Amino acid sequence: MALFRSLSALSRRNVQQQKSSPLTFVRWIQMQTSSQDTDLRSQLKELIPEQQERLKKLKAEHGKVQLGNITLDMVLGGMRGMVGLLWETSLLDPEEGIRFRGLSIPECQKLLPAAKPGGEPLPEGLLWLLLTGKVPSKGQVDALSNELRSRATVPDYVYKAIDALPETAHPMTQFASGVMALQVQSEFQQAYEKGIAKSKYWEPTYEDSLNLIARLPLVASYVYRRIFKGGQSIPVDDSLDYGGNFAHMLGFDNPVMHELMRLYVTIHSDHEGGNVSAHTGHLVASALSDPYLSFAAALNGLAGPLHGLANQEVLLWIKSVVDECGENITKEQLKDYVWKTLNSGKVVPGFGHGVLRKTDPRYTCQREFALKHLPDDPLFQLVSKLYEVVPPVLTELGKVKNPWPNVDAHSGVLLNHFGLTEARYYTVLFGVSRSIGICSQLIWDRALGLPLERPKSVTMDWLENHSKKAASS
Ligand code: AMX
Repeated sequence: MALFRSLSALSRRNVQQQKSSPLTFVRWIQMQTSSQDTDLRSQLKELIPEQQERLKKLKAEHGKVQLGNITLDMVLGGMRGMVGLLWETSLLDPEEGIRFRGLSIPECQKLLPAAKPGGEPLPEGLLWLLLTGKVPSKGQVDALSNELRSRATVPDYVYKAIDALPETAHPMTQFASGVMALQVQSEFQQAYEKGIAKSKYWEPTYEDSLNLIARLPLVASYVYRRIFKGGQSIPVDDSLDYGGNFAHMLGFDNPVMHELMRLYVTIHSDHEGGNVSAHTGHLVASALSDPYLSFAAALNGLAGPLHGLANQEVLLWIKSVVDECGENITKEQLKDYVWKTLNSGKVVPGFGHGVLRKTDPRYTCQREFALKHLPDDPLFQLVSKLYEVVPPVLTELGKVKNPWPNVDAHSGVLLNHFGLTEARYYTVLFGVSRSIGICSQLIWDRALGLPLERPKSVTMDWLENHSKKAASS
């Protein structure tokens, strides 16, 4: 009944939006007509011809439409604001934040099936939504949970490949090495070697993607237990869903931690296509590298401190604040500490964004989770103080385009509260989640036959000459 009420509210909203955006309405009709077929692959098979036709028509009828002017600033400025990629699974609005197939995070929290009534969304439901554009029923999500469970087997050589590294190797290095070892089982690579029609590429890509998503929690928890818990692995609990079981294999059985993991994996999954990890995955896959190779490359981008590693940096930075000033730090002291960080040439981790210009809704939903489950946690209170102190300081700096907190400003204190205190591990959690977005889009890349990515680069000479010509004409 609650689902029906929220669907009706959403329907009303979409009918209003129909006036300004006919495409939103088309999407809505698709969502409402979701059938009860519980096989995700057969649902995709139905959807693909219609989307292939849509892309063909778009190219044929509007191929010459201009999408904006490229300036020299954009070329030298990391391609900010340059439209250059097709990414179907999500879209990022600078003011409003991410929408997964048209749904905001609060809408996903309302509409996607949960493990218990009113609970956090199950990541399997988000995977279904990203792949099909339709909100799944609980039955469909349960079927997908079962399917992922049945695919979750990892050959011994994967663990041996990880064991070949010193325990001191960064968790992301160990995790990415495990993903590379999983690649040995790629069905896409085998099919390609034998010869496969382009129209069928998406099928082994689908198999690899679902296998990869299913197996990552095993590899990731192995890395965690190896480095931090003396190598004692915890077996899969078949009664649990994807997020709950991942928390369990890491060693956390508090039901609130299971809820946190479901929320965490859902919100970190996808953030349109231009961010470093998603774009890397997409670029590498465009060479027809299989999902394992593409995703391992994406992980290496995620491991950078300006991207996914920021979640590690935030908790380490917060702990350094506490070490130096104590938990009951005043706002004035905190402000001094932020300036000290900036003056030493470092960034304030967890603040700023390449696209967002407001507080990240992924931050906001984590804040709401903290207010509900851990309002008195001293580190959460420190994070709340930072929300007041950091944006004015970054604004005063004068060059920061977005002074507001991003997803990474909050995740560490939640994990830390439930006992996952090892900050160096946090980016691995981000990586497990990101597989859901990157692989969903990769299946569509193959289904739509997207081409090799190959933008044009130029030299400074070229830019100088081009600018001179432009000035004299
Ligand atoms: N602290 C200090 N300086 C910052 C800053 C921050 N949080 N955010 C931006 N700036 C600086 C930039 O370093 C840049 O300085 P420069 O001109 O001297 O090189 C200037 O402000 C302008 O940068 P921008 O246009 O506002 O941001 P951007 O698009 O170039 O970079 C990002 C975006 C996220 C890399 C940047 O805001 C940053 O370094 N933030 C801290 C790290 C972080 O939290 N990363 C995680 C982002 C989310 C994610 O991917 N997981």
